[in-house]
Amino acid sequence: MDKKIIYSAVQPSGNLTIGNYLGAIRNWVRMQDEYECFYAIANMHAITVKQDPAELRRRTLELAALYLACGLDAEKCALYVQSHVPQHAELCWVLNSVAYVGEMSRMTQFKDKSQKHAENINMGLMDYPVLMAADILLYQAQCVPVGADQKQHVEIARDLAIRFNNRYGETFAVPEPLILKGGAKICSLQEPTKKMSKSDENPNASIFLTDDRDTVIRKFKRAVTDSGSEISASDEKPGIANLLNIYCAFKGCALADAEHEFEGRGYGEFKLAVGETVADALAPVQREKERIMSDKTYLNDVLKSGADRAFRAARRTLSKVYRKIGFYQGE
Ligand code: AQP
Repeated sequence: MDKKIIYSAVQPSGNLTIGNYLGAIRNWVRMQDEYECFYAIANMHAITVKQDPAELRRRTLELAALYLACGLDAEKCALYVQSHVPQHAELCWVLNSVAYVGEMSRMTQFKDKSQKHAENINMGLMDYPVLMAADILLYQAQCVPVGADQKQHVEIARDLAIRFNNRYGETFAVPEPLILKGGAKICSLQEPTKKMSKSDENPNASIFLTDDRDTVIRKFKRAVTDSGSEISASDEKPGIANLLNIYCAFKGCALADAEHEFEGRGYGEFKLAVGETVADALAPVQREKERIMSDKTYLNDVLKSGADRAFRAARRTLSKVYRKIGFYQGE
């Protein structure tokens, strides 16, 4: 039987956080044996907010190294840079004629980012979900493993696939978001009702995969907690609940077990335990990333063969799309 196809990506818009890791990449690793996987570095999405060109280039390669260091296997899945496969932009253009301005202007991320980057509300920011739909539909992906924040965008990809299929005949697989419990929404250490983001201006709000042990422990020590002294994952204690969630995601234990483990212990001791657990988990990833970064030839080979594989699949879908919509492709 053919394997199910999955697509997912991360933007090289900052250093990877443990939110990106727990919400996305760790799940990708678990799925690579069972599914046919396309995992991109979404640099085309990243430029919808201002990026420093040299930094963007550096982060693209660093993200590729982190993908591998987190356990993705370039033999099993296609790891590539989005802009290396031109069909992403080409399909986006076609889908732009199927997507409505009204529905794009209602997207939560568009509204949030428009507020955050009020001086640069560009067309790309609004078109972000259409490009993401193109990413997914290009590979006929049935499944998109993402964190909870991206669910709305996968739903738009579904709507566009269904609308296109109704208008032009069966063309795209209709994708489903796959949001696994545990790491689906990791929150900021400074504002625990907000999600942790790699582009957060406050570096103490996020734990980056490249943070050294002392930094990780210091950031957890400074994490905003709630009044009271009980260590429980209740809605009234978003700070403690977030730390418990992070602890359990790395330890692989249930919330109730962690609550039991820390019963009667103080916040200080608890935060130190969370910091040490996370630092222990990140250390081997960091060592592996450094090793991979020192072999640029290998990294470039991985990205080249990933892009070749993605290109072949993407070309098939785009040619079908062009046929359906009536683009003359020669005799
Ligand atoms: N805090 C989070 N908890 C769980 N999952 C998360 N993801 C992001 N933050 C969290 C998941 O990571 C994947 C990649 O995200 P992205 O880079 O495409 O964009 P994003 O969702 O906008 O991530 P960031 O870190 O917040 O980036 P910036 O700051 O540039 O906007 C997605 O699967 C996402 O769900």
